[in-house]
Amino acid sequence: MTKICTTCPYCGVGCGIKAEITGDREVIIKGDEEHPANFGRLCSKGTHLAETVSLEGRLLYPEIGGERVEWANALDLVAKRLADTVREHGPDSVAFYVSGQLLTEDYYVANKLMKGFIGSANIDTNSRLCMASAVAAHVRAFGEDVVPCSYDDLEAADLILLVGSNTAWCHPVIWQRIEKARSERGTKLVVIDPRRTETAECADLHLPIALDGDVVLFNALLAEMMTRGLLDEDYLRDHVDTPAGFWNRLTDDPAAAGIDRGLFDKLADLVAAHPKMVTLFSQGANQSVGGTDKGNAIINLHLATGRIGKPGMGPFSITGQPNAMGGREVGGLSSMLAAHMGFSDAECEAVQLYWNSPTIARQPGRKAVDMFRDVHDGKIKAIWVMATNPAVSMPDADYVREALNRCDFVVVSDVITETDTTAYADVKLPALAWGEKDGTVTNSERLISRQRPLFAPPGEAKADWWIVQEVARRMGFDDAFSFDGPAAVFREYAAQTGFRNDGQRKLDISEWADTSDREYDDWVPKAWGGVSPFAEGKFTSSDGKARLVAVVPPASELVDRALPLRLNTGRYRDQWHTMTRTGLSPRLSQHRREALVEIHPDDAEDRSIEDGTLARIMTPQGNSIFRVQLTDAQRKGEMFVPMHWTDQMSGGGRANRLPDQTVDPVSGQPAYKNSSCNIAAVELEWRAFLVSSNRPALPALLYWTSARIAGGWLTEMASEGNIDVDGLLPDGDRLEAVDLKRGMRRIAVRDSGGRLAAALFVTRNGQLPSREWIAAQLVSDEQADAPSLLAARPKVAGPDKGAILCVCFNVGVKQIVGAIAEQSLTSLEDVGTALNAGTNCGSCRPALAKLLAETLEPKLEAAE
Ligand SMILES: Nc1nc2c(c(=O)[nH]1)N[C@H]1C(S)=C(S)[C@@H](COP(=O)(O)OP(=O)(O)OC[C@H]3O[C@@H](n4cnc5c(=O)[nH]c(N)nc54)[C@H](O)[C@@H]3O)O[C@H]1N2
Ligand SMILES: Nc1nc2c(c(=O)[nH]1)N[C@H]1C(S)=C(S)[C@@H](COP(=O)(O)OP(=O)(O)OC[C@H]3O[C@@H](n4cnc5c(=O)[nH]c(N)nc54)[C@H](O)[C@@H]3O)O[C@H]1N2
Ligand code: SF4
Ligand SMILES: [Mo]
Repeated sequence: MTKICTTCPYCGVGCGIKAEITGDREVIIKGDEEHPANFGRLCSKGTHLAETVSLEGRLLYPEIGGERVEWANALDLVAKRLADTVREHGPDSVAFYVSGQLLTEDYYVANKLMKGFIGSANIDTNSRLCMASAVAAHVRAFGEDVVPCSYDDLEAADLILLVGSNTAWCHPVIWQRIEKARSERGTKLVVIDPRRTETAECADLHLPIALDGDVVLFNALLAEMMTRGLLDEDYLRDHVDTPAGFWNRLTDDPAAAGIDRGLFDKLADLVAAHPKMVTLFSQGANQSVGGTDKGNAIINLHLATGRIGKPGMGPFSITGQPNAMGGREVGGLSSMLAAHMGFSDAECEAVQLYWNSPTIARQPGRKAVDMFRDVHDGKIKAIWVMATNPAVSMPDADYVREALNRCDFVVVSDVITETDTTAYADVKLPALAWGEKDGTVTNSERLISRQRPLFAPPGEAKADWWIVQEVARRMGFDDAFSFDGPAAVFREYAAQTGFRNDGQRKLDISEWADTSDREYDDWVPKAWGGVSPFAEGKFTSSDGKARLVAVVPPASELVDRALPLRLNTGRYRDQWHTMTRTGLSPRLSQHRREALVEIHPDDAEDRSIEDGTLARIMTPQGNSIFRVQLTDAQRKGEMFVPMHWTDQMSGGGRANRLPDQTVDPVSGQPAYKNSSCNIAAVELEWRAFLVSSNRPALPALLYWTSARIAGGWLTEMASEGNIDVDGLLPDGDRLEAVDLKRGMRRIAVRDSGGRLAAALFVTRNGQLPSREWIAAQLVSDEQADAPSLLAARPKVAGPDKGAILCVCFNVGVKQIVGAIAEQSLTSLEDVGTALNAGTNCGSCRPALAKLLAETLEPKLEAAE
């Protein structure tokens, strides 16, 4: 069997994978034990990749206006429309909106075409929504966008602060490495997050900070370190430039961050006692109106205490997407030119000379939110979207939809036919997906790894770099776009990082510029900048010093009485972004089948909202309906919803109808995590669920959401008026019962072989039965009898597993609680031995630990 080393397509941890091809688009996925990012570990998403490589829903042929066309026709049209638009309206009338899910080679070619040959810097990436604040903070502090740490630092640290990072869910293999450090060297863990996430549950200390309280908190922490005499005066003198008045402007009261003195002192004691400290930060820091300032507040603390550039120390911004870092390197952000160069005359000249290009962008282009404003206002007349789904993921997404709707010419390169964004495309271009594409990605620790093809290209799908190159050639730029493969692109990029560099920029991989095709194929992961780019205390500024940046907390908004609550948004453990891939996996869909709004019980009670019902969140931009989950893990006055659900998966809970277009003034990154809003119960006349082997065609409903289950779909619905039962159900042998006592109608449809094809349960005011057993009948080997199907439970009740917690071994909460009691289990290891739960990918270990503690607690209390 062929085993191929490649890299996971999901998060920026960048785990190495060993893939064994077992058949036509069949693969066994294992962690690559030699890969330095993960040493064999994988999380639930990486582990279940094999379930997502089918060709279901794939875009396999180019389309113009929804009709299949030849590649040549599609490419000719794109090239002509771009060229015509530039000729008539100038270079800034066109734009590319690209993605951290492109490979470095794709990014490089797209950036070269836009900035060097079209002559505009209107290419921006979804990393603007993701990392832009960290990039800006790095540039302000270090003079260059360089991440000072490596994952090894996590294992060498005595204290790890997580700021706005739900690491256990979003960077699970980093989490596993943190767990290792904790068990092996007793590393202390602090989580700074308004919510008590699973990550926070596991911490030594959780600070439930008020939304956007981070600058206040880190300023106070720095002031406290100064008071305690813990600043590193030598480091400050030799390596850091401190602006006048910096120290006087620090305020030392954490109360404005919602943190009381006692808790703050605990944090300060930990920080004081552990010089080997890493501060890991992600979206709770970046996605804020003060995101860049948060990054600098964190970096200030590290610089001033000399906790940077040494093993086990440093401010560590972790990347979200698999190649967010690669995009930052080549110039995927409109605010950078290429290879970490900006827009000074010398840099523009260097880039133009290197590319031998007819023109060069001389100033930054539009950042994502402004880019779509220009599209909306008709200033940008043609946009090409690659590998991102802005109709879902941009803030105020309905405005973005309107912009796409108005735009004269929209091209979308994607791997999926029907996405919320391809719905607006004039031209759809089929790209190679993970498992087919070939190139490099850079992870959070600057490690460059290969993604390698596992399968032959399906249909007529093509590599993203090839598609851009073909358009460039048709625009008349043959000479500069004659790459014969990704290795050739890599060589040109690698050489560019060394061009007119002279050690000015840390990003210099020109030593790899003569990598042969063969060496590129055999590439083993290598990090640019080494393990610790600032080990010598030399930064990328003219005087070689880093800078402290004076930062003040963002001014608090006046509270609108109609919108007194704050909305926070983010991610679920087992879904990826807009669900185009993870939404295909029944296992990954088990963890959360619906989008929930998490709300504090007091806020819910004030509004007569009950647990498990549906409620509508309202902002000036729009409204969305979510299933309610009451939880005291949420601060009072704040709510949380996931970003993932799209029009393809739900008619209710689309998060990005809600936030406005507020961005960080320095980085342009949207403030997704703190929107004014309110919430109200929704009046519904009926509720239903449908289990079906085929995806149902749904009428307009107030609320619906469909989730993948083994053998089919589970659809939850609720609305007003009457339900059109016949429209929802397939033909077949129909069983039906009306249960007046429970106010419920139950219908099951069996196919000609007697197997369940669909089951529908509708109620006006009763309780719907549990979904688990009836859903399992779609793939059951035994044919259930009619009464069981209509009752949605077997005649003889089998053990009820409860909600599935471990998706790898399909182990449920009730099973675990039962085993803990019956077999006197006391540790995660015991649970693993008894039930296998938590022993494969480990993503459920934080949840298991919590369940174990909750189950054991009453026992322990009784024993006391
Ligand atoms: N499962 C999964 N993993 C992923 C992804 C995914 O879609 N699914 N996406 C990847 C990508 S692209 C990214 S960018 C990363 C994101 O990874 P994370 O940043 O960990 O994810 P989020 O859930 O967006 O936000 C993290 C936390 O920030 C908290 N937060 C909100 N506001 C504040 C604040 O003002 N201060 C502080 N201190 N905290 C705050 C939220 O409550 C939330 O728990 O995940 C990557 N990994
Ligand atoms: N409310 C809220 N919104 C958010 C966030 C949040 O925390 N809260 N987080 C933001 C962040 S950090 C991010 S990174 C974004 C992510 O948001 P998006 O980038 O919009 O999300 P994805 O679902 O990853 O979209 C990727 C698209 O590219 C396609 N695709 C996959 N692989 C390829 C490929 O190789 N080539 C091509 N051409 N297409 C491909 C997929 O089918 C999919 O349509 O969302 C942002 N939006
Ligand atoms: S942590 Fe999980 S999602 Fe992220 S790269 Fe590793 S296996 Fe993939
Ligand atoms: Mo991201």
